[in-house]
Amino acid sequence: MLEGFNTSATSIAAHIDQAFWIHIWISVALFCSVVLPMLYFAWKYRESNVKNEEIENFTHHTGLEITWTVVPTIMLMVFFWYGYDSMKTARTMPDASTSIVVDLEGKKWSWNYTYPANANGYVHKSGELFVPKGQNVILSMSAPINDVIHSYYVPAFRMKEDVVPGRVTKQWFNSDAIGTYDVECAEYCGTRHSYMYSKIHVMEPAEYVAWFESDKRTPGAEDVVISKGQELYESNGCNGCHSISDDSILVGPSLKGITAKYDAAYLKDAIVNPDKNVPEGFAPGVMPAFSMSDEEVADLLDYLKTAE
Ligand code: HEC
Ligand SMILES: [Cu+2]
Repeated sequence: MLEGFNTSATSIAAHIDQAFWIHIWISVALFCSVVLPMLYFAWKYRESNVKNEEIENFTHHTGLEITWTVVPTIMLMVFFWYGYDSMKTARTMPDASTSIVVDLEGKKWSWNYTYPANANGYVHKSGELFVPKGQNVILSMSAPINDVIHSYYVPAFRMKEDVVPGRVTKQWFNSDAIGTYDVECAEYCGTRHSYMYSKIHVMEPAEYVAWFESDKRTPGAEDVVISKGQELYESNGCNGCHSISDDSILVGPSLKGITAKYDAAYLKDAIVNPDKNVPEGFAPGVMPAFSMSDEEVADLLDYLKTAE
């Protein structure tokens, strides 16, 4: 199950929640102060009560007019202050030199994180985010130029910001709660929008450093080193549109058993020039053309062969 607002896992979350509840309670008070008197007067001056009665008609009341101008103004200032204060906390980036800065690419329909090179020069790339607790993390987010707008949303962190093609947007957080948190796409982006998930793992700093300085794919998975082909398959978002483990149709056909069905030349064409041969039941123009070298295509096909 997705955790939502029942979890509060960052330093910003308390600010956002405070602003939220202040808005709710002021709105409730405002609602009552209008609707309750209205109901009361509707009852008090009901037709049977005031028939043929002379009613005093007055045109203005200075005291009342000042009150209904000043009180809402004060309420608005309170709204403004809490909104401004939490917005400022959320939008003021911490010092990048003391933070972990991770590049995040959001595209149809996956999230991909790229870390800075570690001491061995190894660059971690992953579909899930691993961070140590108690440290500032900056996400430098973007989408490919031919993609659409997405939104990186972490309910437990009270974080949401658009990810826009050709533009860099940023978010930061500092989580003190060890655990795994859900990430969703909150901007409708097409067929598999509702599957555009990721996770953030907040872990002990020592565990994080041990993983970061290694070339292991994920913390804890000791011997799994990702093949080049798998990396290409995931970082290019093939997994968002093609199943390889079974026959299910996502956006494109399942690629299970595809390397036995076609020769390498056909498959290379299918990747770099997808509109040339379109299998029955599918439309051209959906799969983007990928510019890949022969070597990369070979790595990809090796992976497709072994993944079956
Ligand atoms: C946006 C969704 C999408 C993405 C991303 C995508 N594909 Fe496709 N793919 C399709 C669709 C739709 C078809 C069928 C229509 C066509 O051939 O253009 C297809 C067709 C194919 C075919 C031909 C299948 C056949 O039976 O003829 C292959 C092979 C393939 N894709 C491989 C890949 C690989 C490898 C990647 C990643 C580098 C990838 N696709 C990324 C949607 C996608
Ligand atoms: Cu999206």
